[in-house]
Amino acid sequence: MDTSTEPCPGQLRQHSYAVVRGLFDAATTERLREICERVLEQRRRAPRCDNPPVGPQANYMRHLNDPEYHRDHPDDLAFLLNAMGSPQVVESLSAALDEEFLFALSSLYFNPTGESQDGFWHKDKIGAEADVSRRPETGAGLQMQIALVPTDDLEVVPGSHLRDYSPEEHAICVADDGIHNRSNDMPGAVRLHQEPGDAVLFTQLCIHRGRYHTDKLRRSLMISVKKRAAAEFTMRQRGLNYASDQPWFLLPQYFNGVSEDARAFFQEFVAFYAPHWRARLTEVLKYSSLVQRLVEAGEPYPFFGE
Ligand SMILES: O=C(O)CCC(=O)C(=O)O
Ligand SMILES: [Fe+2]
Repeated sequence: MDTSTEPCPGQLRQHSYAVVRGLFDAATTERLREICERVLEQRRRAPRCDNPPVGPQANYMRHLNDPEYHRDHPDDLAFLLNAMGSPQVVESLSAALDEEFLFALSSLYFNPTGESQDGFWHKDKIGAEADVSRRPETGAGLQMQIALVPTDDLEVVPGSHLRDYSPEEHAICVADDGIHNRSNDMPGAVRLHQEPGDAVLFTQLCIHRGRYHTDKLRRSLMISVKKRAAAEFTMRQRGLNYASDQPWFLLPQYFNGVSEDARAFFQEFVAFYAPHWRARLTEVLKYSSLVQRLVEAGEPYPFFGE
């Protein structure tokens, strides 16, 4: 597309998305790619969680910053955290949201090894989280995808976050139980080209989709952030979830080698969630010590006994 007309982060609120060319330089991008390649390979062998499931159709993974992926590569974890919490990332997100936000999670999107598929068009289902913030038109937070290899896999419908589905969009995204939602005829869709190091930001409230073709290499690092108001709302309503449950941030060594800027960014996330991670660890401790005592006392196996 004509890069002179693409929206900058400050314009995301009108356009649904924004582009930052060259957010990371070539050397940083290349190192991130090596790290993500290694983590992906480890995850395929030994996933740390089953959400999403591994297998030939897998096209994304969560929590690249889980330290178990970096046990033998502590510098990689610091490099990843430094990049994700770098000033240019935080500034782009701030300009796009114009409201207080916290880190949410990291993901990697990659092409599957099994069968090719076009993605399904959707607005993310974020429910009432969308409505509690100062600027409800941008929903609960933001996704930032940084290309580690050239990609055209992301598509958005600009402006679609500001309104309900049009009849044509409804026919594709929702009607007939969603059987048409992989259509290649979405009106007004824009396919976003990214060179390595380029970032695209988009709101979860716009119509968007990815593309998952086995023959089109895809390696896109995604940083998700959540508005503080949305984080407070969800914690109150539902507690920790698959995204916010990242207790590894409590490890004393976790921020070794991480810059002051990146620490400051992640510390707000840690300060918000740490009491909840600690409460959950305390709960686990209560049960695990009890299980051990029951076994030692010769009780029937506690999970199956009467
Ligand atoms: O980039 C993709 O493949 C899909 C991303 C997506 O749907 C999301 O981040 O909500
Ligand atoms: Fe989505």
